[in-house]
Amino acid sequence: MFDKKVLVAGCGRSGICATKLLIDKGEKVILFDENKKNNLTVEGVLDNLEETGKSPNLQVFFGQLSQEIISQISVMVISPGIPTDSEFALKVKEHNIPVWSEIELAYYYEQGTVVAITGTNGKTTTTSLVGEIMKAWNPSSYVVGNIGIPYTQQVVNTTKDSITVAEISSFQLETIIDFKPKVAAILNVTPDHLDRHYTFENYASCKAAVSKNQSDNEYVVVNYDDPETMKLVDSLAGKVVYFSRLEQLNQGVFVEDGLVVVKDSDKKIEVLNLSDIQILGNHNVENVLAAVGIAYYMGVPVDVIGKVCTEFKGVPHRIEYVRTVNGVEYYNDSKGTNPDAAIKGIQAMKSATYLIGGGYDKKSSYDEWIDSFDGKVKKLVLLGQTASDIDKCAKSRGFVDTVFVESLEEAVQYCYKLAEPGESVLLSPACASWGMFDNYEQRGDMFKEYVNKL
Ligand code: UMA
Repeated sequence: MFDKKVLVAGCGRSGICATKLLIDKGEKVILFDENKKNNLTVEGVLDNLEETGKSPNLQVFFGQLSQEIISQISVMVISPGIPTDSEFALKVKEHNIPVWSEIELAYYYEQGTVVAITGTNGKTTTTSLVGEIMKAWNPSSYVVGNIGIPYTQQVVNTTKDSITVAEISSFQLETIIDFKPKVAAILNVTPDHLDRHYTFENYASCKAAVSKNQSDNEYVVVNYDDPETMKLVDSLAGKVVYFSRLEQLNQGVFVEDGLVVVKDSDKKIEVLNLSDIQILGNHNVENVLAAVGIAYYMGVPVDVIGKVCTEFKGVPHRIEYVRTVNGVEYYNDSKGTNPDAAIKGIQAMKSATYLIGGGYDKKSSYDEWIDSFDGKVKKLVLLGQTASDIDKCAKSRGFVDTVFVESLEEAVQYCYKLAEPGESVLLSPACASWGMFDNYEQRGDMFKEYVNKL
C-alpha cells in the first residue's frame, strides 16, 4: 500500500487502466488530466472507468494541479503521452514525489516473467511475433504496452508461471524505476520523437534504459547491424546477445545459407528457412531474427520458434494490403509514423506509387525519406501540420510532384481519380497522426474505410 494517495496523470488508455488497477488494489486515487483539448468530461471518464468510477476512493479532476493535491500524494503515475518536463510534472518532482511510468506501476504488481521490446521501428511486429511464440509455448502469455493494451490492464492476470511480452516506447522508459525484463531487446535506433526528447542522445538513452536494472542473469538482444544501437552496448547492464542479418556472428542469431541459426557457445542450431517466412522486406527479416533471439533466450524450444515464425502473417497498419480497385492496389502503412519506418513502406512497393504523407510535426528530417522515392513515387499527396515542410524539403531534393489536400478522404479520392491500373496507392505518412486523428490505428482504419467505399 502507498502511504498517501496516488495521482494518475492522463485520462487516456493508460490512465484509465492504471486507475482501475490501483482502486482494485485498495489504493486511493486522484485521476487528473490537463484536458488541453477540452474533449473530456467527468461523466465520460467515469463511464470509461466502469465499476471503478463508483468507488469512494476515487477523485477525478481536470485543469491545473494545485498545491493542495500535491500535498496529498505519495507517487504520480504518468501516462506516456505527457512530457516529463511539463509544468505540473516538474512541480510534482520539486516536492521529491516519485514519478512512475504506467509500466513501472504494472511491474510493481507483476508476478511472472517479463520480456520487453523497444527500438524505433519494428517493435509492434516483433512484439506480436514474440507474443505468438510465447502463447504457443505457454498459454499464460500476455502481450501489452505501446502496442495498444496498457500493461496495467493485464498485470492482474499474471502468475509466477506467466509471461508478459511488452512493447515499450521511449516515453514509457523515461520513468521506469525497478522495471526489469528477463529478456529485453533493442531493435534499432533512428531519430524519432525529438520534439519530446530534444536530442537524439536523450532519445537513445531512453531506449538503453530498458536494460538498466538487468544483471548478468538477464539478456538484452541487440541489432548488430545498426551502428546507433551498437553505440549503446557499453551502457547496457544485461548480458548482450546479438542478431545480424548481414554478418555471421561468433555468438547470437544470424542468417547462414538462407537459414536462421542460433550460435550458442559451441552449438549451432538451425531454427527456420528464411524463404518460409510470410512477412516481407529486410526489416522483417530483422524482426524475425530479434524474435528468434528473444524466444531462444527465454528458453522456448526451437521447433516452436521456427513453426510460429513461418506461420506469422504480420500486423495491421504495417504495409497492410487493403484492396485492389480498378487495377490499383491500396496499402495502409499508417504505422509509418516516422521517416525511417516510411522508407520501409516505399521499399516494399513494386510499382509506381501515389504516396499519401504528412501529419503531426515531430521535428523529423525528411531528406532520407524523399531520397528513398527513387523514381518510384509518382505523386506525393500531402496533408496535416507538416505538409508544407515536407513540400519544401521535397523540392529542395529535386522532387516536385507534390499536391496538398485538406483531409485523408480527399487524399484517397485524389489518388482514386489519377492512379492507373498496375499502380499503387500507399498511405505511409512519415509522421504521427496526432492533431488529425487520435492515433495511427484510427488513421489507418479511416483510410481503409475510405478505400473500401471506393
Ligand atoms: N495529456 C495531458 N497533458 C499532456 C499530454 C496529454 O494531460 O501534456 C492527457 C490528454 O488530455 C489525454 C491523456 O493525457 O487525456 C492521453 O495520454 P496518452 O497520450 O499517454 O495516451 P494513452 O491513451 O494512455 O496511450 C498511451 C500511448 N500513447 C502515447 O505514447 C502518446 C499509446 O501509444 C499506447 O498504446 C497506450 O498508452 C497503451 O500503453 C501510442 C503511440 O502513439 C500507440 N505511441 C508512440 C509511438 O508508438 O510512436 C510512442
